[in-house]
Amino acid sequence: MSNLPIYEVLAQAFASEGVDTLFNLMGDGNMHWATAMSKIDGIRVFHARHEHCACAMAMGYYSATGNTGVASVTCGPGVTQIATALTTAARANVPLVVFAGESPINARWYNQALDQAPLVHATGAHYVRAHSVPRMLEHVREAFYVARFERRPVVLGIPYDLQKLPFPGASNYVASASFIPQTGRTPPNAESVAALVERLAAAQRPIIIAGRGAVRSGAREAIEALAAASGALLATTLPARGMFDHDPFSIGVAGGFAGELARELFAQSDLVIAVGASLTYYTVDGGNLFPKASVAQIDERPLGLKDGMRTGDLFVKADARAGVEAVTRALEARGATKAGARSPELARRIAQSVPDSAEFSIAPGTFDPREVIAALDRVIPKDWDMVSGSGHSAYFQTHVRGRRPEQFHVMREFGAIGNAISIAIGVAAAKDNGKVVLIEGDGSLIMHIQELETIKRHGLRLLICVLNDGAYGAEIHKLRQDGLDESGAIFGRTDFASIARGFGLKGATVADLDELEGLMQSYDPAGPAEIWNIPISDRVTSPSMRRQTARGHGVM
Ligand SMILES: Cc1ncc(C[n+]2csc(CCOP(=O)(O)OP(=O)(O)O)c2C)c(N)n1
Ligand SMILES: [Mg+2]
Repeated sequence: MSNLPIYEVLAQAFASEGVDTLFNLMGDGNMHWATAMSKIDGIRVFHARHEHCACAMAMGYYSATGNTGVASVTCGPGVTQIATALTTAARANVPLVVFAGESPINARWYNQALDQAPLVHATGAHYVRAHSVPRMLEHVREAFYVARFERRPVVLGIPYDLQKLPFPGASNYVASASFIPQTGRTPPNAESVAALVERLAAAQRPIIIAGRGAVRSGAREAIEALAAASGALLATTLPARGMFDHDPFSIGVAGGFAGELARELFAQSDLVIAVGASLTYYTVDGGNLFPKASVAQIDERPLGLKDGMRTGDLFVKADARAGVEAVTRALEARGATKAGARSPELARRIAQSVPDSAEFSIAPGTFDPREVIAALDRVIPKDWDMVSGSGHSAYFQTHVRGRRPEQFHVMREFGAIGNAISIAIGVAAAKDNGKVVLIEGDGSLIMHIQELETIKRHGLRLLICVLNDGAYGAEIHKLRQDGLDESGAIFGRTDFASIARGFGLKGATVADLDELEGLMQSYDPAGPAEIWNIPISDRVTSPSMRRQTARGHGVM
């Protein structure tokens, strides 16, 4: 009998899981445990102002560190608040453990009582009903095991009256990591490698698309070697963007956000090899990106059908790096390929290409978002972490160059706006170096503007650049296209510089893009967070939006 209250033992179990950072919002259901957490050496607790944001901060922390994110909310309304964050995490395969209170199990009636499990299950997250006092530590282990092994969010629901009981057993917690099978890299089978080599040897215009699985597996050099050996061009999914930016035959992101030249080259491709990329609807741009190509996939878990479409017809089931290395070895043993796309002329075109050359008239006092991103990309050092927001302007942010995918944070799979300020806080908390920039739309930023108070109170250091079109850009561009009244999506350009100052942070409104250089020079990574409010035109429609409206708003 440890005689410690269960909430203490639970906090120690979380520490044994290696948790060093908690994002929290207190209530009856979690405040004893959260306070116990804050007393443990080496654990930092950040207190957020909205539960959704606490969870999204934990997602940012995971994105920056690769470690399971941990957040905590109270029972009932604390849990209903996090539905969007959980769904976003589930879609983006983010391992997350959310310590949630449950209403007291022994109470006859409780105003905040709610059947939390079905709500959580609907988001795609796992729910652990921690109702057994003697098995309480097993519940914690299950939560961390599922989060890590299945890379998904898990909510650990513990009735808060149980949390205050004495723990009846010995608290000899064995952490989840020791239960996760360590199987090493999965090697490919020889027949599938041989089949891919034959196809690659015959292809004239192969393109390799690397995804998050390739980043995780450390497959960058191996993929570049295969591309060089086979004459293939290189591309990535959106989450892996930047992986090959230094390579003269890298054509950037695949999918709806692909640049003009990349689209042209994909249209001519006769073979696409997806490495550690699940070929989502976005990556293949609804099937429109490479209509002539046959598609092969190298993946630990190849999928034949994804987002309603056939992914490919040749599958190498393997760890990304191990699979690619085997294909390169077999290709080199076999001899030369036919691929003829790599030429000095193409390298020159790639180097000079712009993602989108369409022209728009820009109202005085506002900037072309494409030029804003190019200017920010010039002045913000390449070793900074960059968090990309959502909304229409997210397209423009994607086209920065020379930034590693491990330091470019984007979680847009569920398409929810409003998360990125919290994701950026999670990254800033993890990095703790002041070298974090969030680029976000005005509508998304204001959705959770209260978190500026969290930034101020915790002294979190980061830079926030607002692409301020004074509107829900995504909506006005579509309403305009459909000839409807757009006034419901127009708000006017919020004065974010004053808002920043009101929260005790620094703020500036950019009147000329040449000012960015000076602003960067005076930015102090050790100083308070800053917001740069950048007025952009609401007329520059992204190419992905232009195509989407032409196809009927993505319903086809
Ligand atoms: C939670 C949520 N609410 C509403 C939407 C619909 N929506 C998509 S983009 C967008 C506008 C976002 O505005 P802003 O952040 O200013 O970016 P912009 O499109 O103007 O670049 C809205 C409201 C959504 N995707 N998610
Ligand atoms: Mg906007």
